Amino acid sequence: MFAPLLTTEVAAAIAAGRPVVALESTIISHGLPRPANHAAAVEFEEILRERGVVPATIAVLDGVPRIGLDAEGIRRIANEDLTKASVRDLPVLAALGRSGATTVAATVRLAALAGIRVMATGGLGGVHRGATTTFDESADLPTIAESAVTVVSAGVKSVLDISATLERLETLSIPVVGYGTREFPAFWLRESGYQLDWAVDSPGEIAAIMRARDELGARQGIVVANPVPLTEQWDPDQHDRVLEEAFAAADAAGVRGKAVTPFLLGYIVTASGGRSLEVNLDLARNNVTVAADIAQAWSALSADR
Ligand code: PSU
Ligand code: MN
Repeated sequence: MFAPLLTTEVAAAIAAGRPVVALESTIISHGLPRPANHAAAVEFEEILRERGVVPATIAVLDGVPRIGLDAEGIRRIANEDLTKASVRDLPVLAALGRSGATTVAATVRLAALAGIRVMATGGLGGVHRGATTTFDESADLPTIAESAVTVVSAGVKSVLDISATLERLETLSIPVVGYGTREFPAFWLRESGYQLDWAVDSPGEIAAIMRARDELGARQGIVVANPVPLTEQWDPDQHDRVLEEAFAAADAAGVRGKAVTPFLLGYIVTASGGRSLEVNLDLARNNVTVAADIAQAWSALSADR
């Protein structure tokens, strides 16, 4: 049976309306190198616990969608070569008893099934450059459009087409709210050059938007765009230089299609001497912290209805 398995702790917190934050596992298995990835998975959960929030790291292990992992589960997503699993992979993994690390899309879908309303990630998937011919758009976008989960991210990586991603978010009627900013962040950088219609400064405002969403009967989740603090962002000049180099290298190597993003990301970590990885970890911690505050505010707001 394809029923998500919740840990006792997560199930009890959801039932009691206590704050819970979902965490994805693709960022651990595919987005960060070993062994920094294991340390990050453990740290993200600690950040939540320190704030009185129950962490629910999500993955599919041996065909069972897990909502909340024990230490062994965390070790598996960090150290095993797991498939990157999006929503379309969930039934296949379940039926064949296979394991997979869930993307934002798959995590959001499983979180919504379990009744978890807030998740944190690093960067959102989006529309790839060249999508007008490749059709390459992440399932993260259409999935958030039909799942009542608030996703805290630092925007999308500048290797994607940020303008097209924002247009798709608009078409899909997904609210995009800047957290302390009116500008959509570009993952490693605070600013992308694209303005947002809405900005808020507090977790209570996000919780109020979530409640209004429910009252309106909307299907969509909410994207909270949370920029990396200025002191922690990547130097914009180095960022631009390394990205340009990375695109040129991909072109010269004849890399195409699905292989382009992994190639670029690997190139960028090496060419930046590890700086892009440092920023990646900082922005992810920062997103987890903001998600904790939102989950607290949501729990408080839901309690006094
Ligand atoms: N962006 C990042 N790091 C990541 C990802 C995106 O900066 O690890 C992962 C997330 O799990 C996201 C997924 O959901 O990539 C999107 O992949 P695709 O474009 O194949 O849907
Ligand atoms: Mn794709």
